[in-house]
Parts: sequence; C-alpha cells; structure tokens
Amino acid sequence: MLRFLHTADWQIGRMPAQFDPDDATALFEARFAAVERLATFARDQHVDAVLLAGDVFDSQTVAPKTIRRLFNAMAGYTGPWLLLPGNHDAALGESVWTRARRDAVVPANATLCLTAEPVEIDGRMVVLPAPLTQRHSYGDLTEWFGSAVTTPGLPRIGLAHGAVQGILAADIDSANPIAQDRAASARLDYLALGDWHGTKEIDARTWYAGTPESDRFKDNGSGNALIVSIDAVGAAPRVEPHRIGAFTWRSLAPALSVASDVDALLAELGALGRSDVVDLRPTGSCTLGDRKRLGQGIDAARASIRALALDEAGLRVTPTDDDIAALRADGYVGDVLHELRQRAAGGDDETARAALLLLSDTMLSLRQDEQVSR
Ligand SMILES: [Mn+2]
Repeated sequence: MLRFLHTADWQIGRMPAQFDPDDATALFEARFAAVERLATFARDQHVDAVLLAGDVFDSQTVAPKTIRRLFNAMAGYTGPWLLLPGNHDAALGESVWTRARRDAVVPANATLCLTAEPVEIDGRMVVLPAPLTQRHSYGDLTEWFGSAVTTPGLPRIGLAHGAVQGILAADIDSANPIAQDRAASARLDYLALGDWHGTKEIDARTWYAGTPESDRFKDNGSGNALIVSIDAVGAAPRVEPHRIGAFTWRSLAPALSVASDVDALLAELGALGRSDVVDLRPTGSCTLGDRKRLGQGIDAARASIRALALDEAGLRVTPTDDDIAALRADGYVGDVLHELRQRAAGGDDETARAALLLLSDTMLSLRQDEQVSR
C-alpha cells in the first residue's frame, strides 16, 4: 500500500501587514512551526513521501535565512520531500530555488520539481509534476500528464498548482488553469493540487490540500494536510484531512443597533483566546457610551488574542441626549457640540459626524479622568 502526505501553500516568509508588527512576526514564525509539526506528523504516520503542491515560499525575494530556516524546519521527516514551485515561487531562470541550490542548502532527501518530468520514488510511485515557470501561465501545464510514460505497476500521482477550470474559476481565461477531468484523462491515481488555501475535494482522485497554517480571513477549511492511501494501482484513494494549523482566522462583521448587540459582541470577543486571529468590521450604529465600552473590549481583546485587524469605517457613532448631558459641556464647547449635533443629524455631513465623535469622545475621557482622580 502507498501512503503519502499531501500539503501545499506554505507561503513561507509571509509577513501579514494588516496587524501590529509583533503579531505579524508571530504569524510569520507560525508558518515555520507548522512545517515542523508537518514533518513530525509525516514521520509518525510512516508515509512514503511528502508532496508539496506549490507556493512553498511566499516570494522569490525571501531572506537567505528564511530559506535555510525552511529546510531546517523539515528535518523531522527524513523520507522524500517533493517540492513544487507555484505562482509565488515560480521556477524562473533566477528564483528562490536557484538561490537555494547555489547556497547548497537543499537537503539530499528533498527533490525540487523544477521541470516537467516524472520523478520515481523508491519504486513506490511516479510523480508527474507541473511546475509553474512564470507567475501566470495561460496554458494547462498538466496536459503532458496524459502522454507521460511511466513504469507499469506504479501509481501515477500528479502534482500541480493552479485553478481547476469550471469549479474554482468561472473564467476560462484565468491564470494557471487545470482541466477538471485531468485525473481521469491522464489515468492518474491521484492529483495533488495547491493554490486554493482551503482543503477541497474536486473528485475522488483530485484534492486541494489547503495551507497547513491559515493566512486569510476566508472560511474555507484551511489549516490541514492530507494523508492519502492507495491500496493498488487504479483503486480509489482514501484521503484523510488532519488538522495542522495552530491559529484560527475569524472574520467578525456584527451589525450593531442596540446596546445588547454591543453586549453580544463584547461577549464574543471575550470568549476568544491565544489561537485566534480576528478581522473585526462592525457596522450599524451605537451610542457614544457603547462605543466607549466597545473600545475597551477591543483593547482587551488585542492583548489576549494573537492578532486583531480593525475596520470601523462602517460603524456610525451617534451620541444620544443622555450621552451629551453626561459630558456636562457648557460655554463655548457646549455651543460647538450643539452645532455639530445638528449638522451630523442632517445625514450626510461626515465631517460634522467625525468632529462630533472626536469632541464628545475627548470630553468623555476628560470626565472619566475627573471621576478617577476624585
Ligand atoms: Mn498560489
């Protein structure tokens, strides 16, 4: 029986720019840690090989140290690794792969699949790779699989990076197309795909493994690797997803209108933990007092979860009569507040609305400071 691990889209070197630098660094590090867990998992599962379906590196220009660290992270599994270039790390004339070779940092058990030719692994299987040699290709690079002559009696495994036509890409002209029926037409026992970051079954013999460590706010089942078992040539493969990722990326877009909506959001934020990465985009409206409570909850969440990206552009803060009364603003400030409120209430005066929020927020802070110092 043949048994291998299928993974893809490691995107090593990615530094997610939407977070604070310390959180971004932690998520950069998390991608190496995921490779270490994968290697340990591959060893414990006694697989015949690990197949990586493209986008090992996030860019061609990752630091030399990053390249070395990637190969160090793979050390836990001493069997064969097959690494395929994707669109982020295409096999250009000068690429991250030629750099790795020049620096002699590629371990002997790692095969870089930089050309379209069969790779036979220990008389166990034949891998047909379709490396991207440029970032975007408009022909189907898996087409040669059909005419590839391979050793009889060995399973034929395709390895490719791109978009299965008609399923992931409606547009026939999309970059890096892969024919939907490639596994059948090329008599493949299995087609290991990368580029779609979630785990996805296209048909019984064709899967996207997804990235082992999530890197997007897209609820598509990322964070896994696949163990693929094939009992005999032609037999249907058994495919088992296994969780590898340490972090869960969550997209929160609550629509706020009453105080209890804010309570519910605060409870949701409070329930998150160290393994959560959150994109928060509240919409609707809330009072000044609720906005203050929400701000405190967000500050608390920033300190207790792994990373938080916040976009409040869709949230309208409307001070109520009580909000304004609580500010106890009189004299000139009171007059300005009154005028801003009237202009903001008019509807589309965003400047007045922003100024009202800024002024009332400042006043609220001053009042709270007074209370604290009393
Ligand atoms: Mn890709």
